[in-house]
This record gives sequence, C-alpha cells and structure tokens, in this order.
Amino acid sequence: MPSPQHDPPSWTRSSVGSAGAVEAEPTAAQVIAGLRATSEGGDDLVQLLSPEGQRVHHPDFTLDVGAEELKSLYRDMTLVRRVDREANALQRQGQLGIWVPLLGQEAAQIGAGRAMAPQDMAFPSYREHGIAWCRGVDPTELLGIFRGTDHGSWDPRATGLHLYTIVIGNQCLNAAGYAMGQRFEGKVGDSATGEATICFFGDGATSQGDVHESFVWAAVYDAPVVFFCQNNQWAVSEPTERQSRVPLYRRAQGYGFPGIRVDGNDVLATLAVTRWALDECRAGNGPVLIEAYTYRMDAHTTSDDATRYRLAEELEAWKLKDPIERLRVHLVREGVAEQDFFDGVAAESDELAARLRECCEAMPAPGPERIFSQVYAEPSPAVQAQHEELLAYQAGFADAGTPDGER
Ligand SMILES: Cc1ncc(C[n+]2csc(CCOP(=O)(O)OP(=O)(O)O)c2C)c(N)n1
Ligand SMILES: [Mg+2]
Repeated sequence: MPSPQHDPPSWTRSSVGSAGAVEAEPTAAQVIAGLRATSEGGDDLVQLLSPEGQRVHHPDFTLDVGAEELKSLYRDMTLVRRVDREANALQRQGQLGIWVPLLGQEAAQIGAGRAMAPQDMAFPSYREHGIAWCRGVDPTELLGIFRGTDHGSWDPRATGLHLYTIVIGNQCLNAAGYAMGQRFEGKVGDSATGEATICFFGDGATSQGDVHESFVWAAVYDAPVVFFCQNNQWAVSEPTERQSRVPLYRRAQGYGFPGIRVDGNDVLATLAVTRWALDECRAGNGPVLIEAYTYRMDAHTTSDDATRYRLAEELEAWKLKDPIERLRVHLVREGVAEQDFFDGVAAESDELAARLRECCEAMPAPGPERIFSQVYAEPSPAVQAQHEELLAYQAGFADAGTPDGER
C-alpha cells in the first residue's frame, strides 16, 4: 500500500550510510537539509516585523503597540545583550566558571517575558537571562550561579521565576505539575485575572522523555501551561535535524493542543503570540506549544567552540536577521526614536556593564559550610557528619587557619 506522505523525505536517506548506519558527523549538506526540513511550514511562521524592519500584516495576530512600548522593547533587548556580552567577557577573564550565552535570542525572550502577567510563573532552563530580566531578577544574581557562589539566589515566589534548570527538559515536568496545581486550585477561568505557567526549553530538549511526559500530562489535565520552545537550531553540536523530522510546533497536534511557530527574532510577533497563548491558558484553554524559530549566534557555552561543527555562512545568514537591529531599523524608519534615544540606551548599557563587573569581582567565595547548609530544611545527622569530616580534612593542611571566604 503506497503511503508517500508518511515516507521520510528523500534527503533523510542521504543521512544514512550505505551499510544503513547513521553517520556520526553530518555533512554540510545534511545540516542544511535538516534546517530546511525542520523549517518546512515556513508559511505558518507568525511574523509582524520583517528582517528589514517593516511591519507585516498577520490575519490572526495584531499588536497595538505605541512608541514608548516599542522603545522599551528595544531598551530591554539591548541591555540584556549587554549583560550577556559582559558576562561572556568576565568568564574569559576568569571571573566566572562558565557562561551560557543568549546572543541572538533576545527577541524570543523579551517578547515572551514581557507577555507574562505578574501572577504567572515561569520555569526556565539555563539560558533564560532575558526572562530573568523581565521578572525583575537583578543580573548580578545570574552571575552568582556561574561564578559558583550560589545556586540561584532569587525568590521564585516573589519573582514568578523558578530557578535555572540544567537537566535538559526536566523543568517541563515541574511546569506541567505546577500548572495542574493552578487548575486544581481554581486559578484559571479568566484571561485577565487567572494564572498561567510558561516553560522554556530548547529544540534538543524536545527529544527528552521528560518533555513528552509533560506534554501528555498537561494535555489530559488541560493544564494552563505554555510550552515555549526556543528552536535556536542547535543542541550543543547537534542540529535540529537530529531531533525531528517535522517542524517542532507540529508535534503539539499529536498531543491534542495547539502548536504555533513564531519568528523568534521578531520581538513584536513573539510578544503577540505569547500574550495570546498565556491568555488562552489563564482562560482555561491550555496547554499551548510555541516554537520560537531563532538562532544561537554564539557558542553553546564558553566551554564550546561552535566553529568545530557549524558553517560560518549559516551564522552570517542569521546575522542579517538580528533581532535588535531589526527593531532599531523599524524605530528609525518610522521616526519613533531619534539618535539621542539610542545614545541614552548605549550609555545605560555601559553603566550596567560597569556595575555588573564591579559586583562580580566583589562577590565573596562561600565558605565550606555553604554546600551543607542548604541541603535540607531541617538539620540532618548524615549531612552534619559530612560537614565535620570536611572540616577535619581541611584542618589537616598547614594553612588551615585561612578564614572562610578567602580564595
Ligand atoms: C538530561 C541531560 N542530558 C544531557 C545534558 C547535557 N546537555 C547540556 S545542554 C544540552 C543541549 C540542549 O540543547 P537545547 O535543548 O536545544 O537547548 P539550548 O542549549 O540550545 O538552549 C545537553 C545535551 C543535560 N544537561 N541534561
Ligand atoms: Mg537548542
């Protein structure tokens, strides 16, 4: 029985060697084919601002946005990019152990973060510095994690932002459970006053069992959760081709909830689509999957060298879709902002970078008691014994008198 629609497209066969074994390293052609395959359905991409900075009409998503809001979106994206670049430099100078760049994903994150209402809850992975910014977390708190002085210092209840999660996809289960709780407690039913959850994860995470399970649970309990996938085209060195044979947003159909692909380098489209999705969830019509189609313009982390596995031309092509430049051109083209506005944001950005550097260098190293003090809420004999063992071990060194907090 012929079933041509269900056969994999011909290019997928080229990724299988003659012996039938999948080749370890995708060729350049395969990577490009993969990008093409997972971008099928390009017509479904919601865009409100073209890469040339022109407003685009969309039949389903309109956004009534005034001059001040446009300028503040530009300001947020620019400041967050500066936080990112400064932190990257701090890592290179030995002040941070590692940094996870968000370069290129500013529109996806500021658009989504600004769509949230104060009562909503976000579950991030480890790259969500723009979401943290929108939830009012001071960027110095992010530096603490990557300097190793704490495990996340903000209050998730006060900020509506859970702590960063390194285990890929795990936060989706937490988010689904939290959203089920919102539903059980009767906090959904009104798009303005209800509560919703939004969960951030990557294209690579979509291959994790945790993500599948969270989709199932959220679907069957109508949980008010927006699954926000930033498809930045790469999971460390693995292209999206290695995660899916269909565009990621289409997976939602199999679980029975809406999936929508938005131009993640377009802050206006991301804001409009995420607002809609969160409103749906607060009203009780969740869950919703959003795939924000974007690009990771820097390496996976500062421990990674992206030139080892991806083509320079690919990056050059995405630079033309830079999310901040796109909005800047729009502001200039429409006469919304003059040079003094851009100069002001640049000056603010310099001040922020200087403050970050100063705070980072002044962060005290935690003493050895710190790793034991936050394991359990109540004292534990086992943890106490380990603490004493460490203290005894340290006391065996000649410079044992070095006070805690000194490196
Ligand atoms: C369960 C688990 N497996 C593997 C890793 C190692 N790892 C760290 S980041 C990453 C890739 C994630 O890619 P993606 O979901 O696309 O997110 P991105 O880093 O691109 O934002 C992997 C495999 C991990 N942290 N957790
Ligand atoms: Mg990715």
